[in-house]
Amino acid sequence: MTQFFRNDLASGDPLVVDALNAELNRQQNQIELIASENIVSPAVLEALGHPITNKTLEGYPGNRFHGGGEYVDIVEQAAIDRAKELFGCDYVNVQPHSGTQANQAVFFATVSPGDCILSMNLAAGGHLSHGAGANLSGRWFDAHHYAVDKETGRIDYDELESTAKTLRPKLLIAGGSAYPREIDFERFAAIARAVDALFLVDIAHIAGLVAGGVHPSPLPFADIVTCTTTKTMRGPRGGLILSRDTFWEKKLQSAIFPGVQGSLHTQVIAAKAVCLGEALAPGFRQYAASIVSNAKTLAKTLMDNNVDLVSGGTDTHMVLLDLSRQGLKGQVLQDALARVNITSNKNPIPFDSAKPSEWAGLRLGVSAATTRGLGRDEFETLGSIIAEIIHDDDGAMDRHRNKVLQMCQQFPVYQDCI
Ligand code: DSN
Repeated sequence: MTQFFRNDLASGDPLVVDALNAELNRQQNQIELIASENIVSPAVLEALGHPITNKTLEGYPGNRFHGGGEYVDIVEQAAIDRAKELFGCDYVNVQPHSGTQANQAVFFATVSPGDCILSMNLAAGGHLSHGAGANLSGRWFDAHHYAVDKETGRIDYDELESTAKTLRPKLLIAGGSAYPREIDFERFAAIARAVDALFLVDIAHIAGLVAGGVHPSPLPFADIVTCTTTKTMRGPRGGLILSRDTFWEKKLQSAIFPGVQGSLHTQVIAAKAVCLGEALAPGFRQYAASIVSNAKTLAKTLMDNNVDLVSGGTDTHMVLLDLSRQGLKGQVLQDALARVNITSNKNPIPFDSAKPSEWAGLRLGVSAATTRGLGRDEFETLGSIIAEIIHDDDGAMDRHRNKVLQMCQQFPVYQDCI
């Protein structure tokens, strides 16, 4: 064996190994409340670090452009079959490198440059890849956006219907990154039908809740559904495209390859298969239920402690804090929470400024901390700490940090297993 195969990270690349060790230490000693993050299993990590990463393949199982794909075929077919079973659908593509590329492929398959698309705006909780001005989708399509109701923070379906009837979009999009409430997919589908629009639902954030049976599924109502396997799905970085039937199969397959992607990320496909297998196992439904109950505990504790939430609560894994009454910026609170080892992200609230430094929102999600084992007591503690910091109790930062560190020790991450 040549020396090359003996080069491990610790001896060969101290810069990277030090940063990786520091990152692991960071994850172990902070409570992760970024709504798009989670903590994957050692089995998912193992798949991501497997030599299957060396294999280059284009095409689909049984129909590849390169030789030697027989074992990747097994893995990709397993991922497809598991996703079909999990979401109860007849079409799945597991190759998208991300949720954004899954959405790009849907655009490629269903609309043409210049066509009108209608999606939720960013401040209301939408996603960049749904036609935001700074994104390719916003440059290539005539993108229009709906907001939420100013009073309730929820989608106003009557208003949406009237906007759709005026614009008559070719594609109507539901879903996003920061909408904490259940979405009425049936009503959306009726609106899409009334204006002859195709209906795309992006469940990037809530896919694990749908899979776990604690959020209604869009699959019976949408033409096409996209999601990530990260976030509530607790898997590797990457996307999926799903559809209840095979009507769009041919166009979607060629939209991913060769439309917007080349060769597949074989190690990620393997990790997707593992994560989908984990989501089919009995414990996943309980995990999804715990996510929602923990998010509701966090929401209630914050509101009981005089913190405003967009829409007054949550039905999902996330809460969106509205800090405008306190005149506080999301960035300031994000930085203050980092000082007590809580990780979060600033976020716009509905009708917020376009400038990130001005945003008056902070988004919190409970999926990662729920994976760690935190429950009702811990989320009450975290909610109280966050509320105290908002109400300017700067003197207690050491006490808060110690409490968070104790929690981290009580609920360890990857201890003795990687
Ligand atoms: N869309 C970004 C988020 O929700 O944080 C990344 O997934």
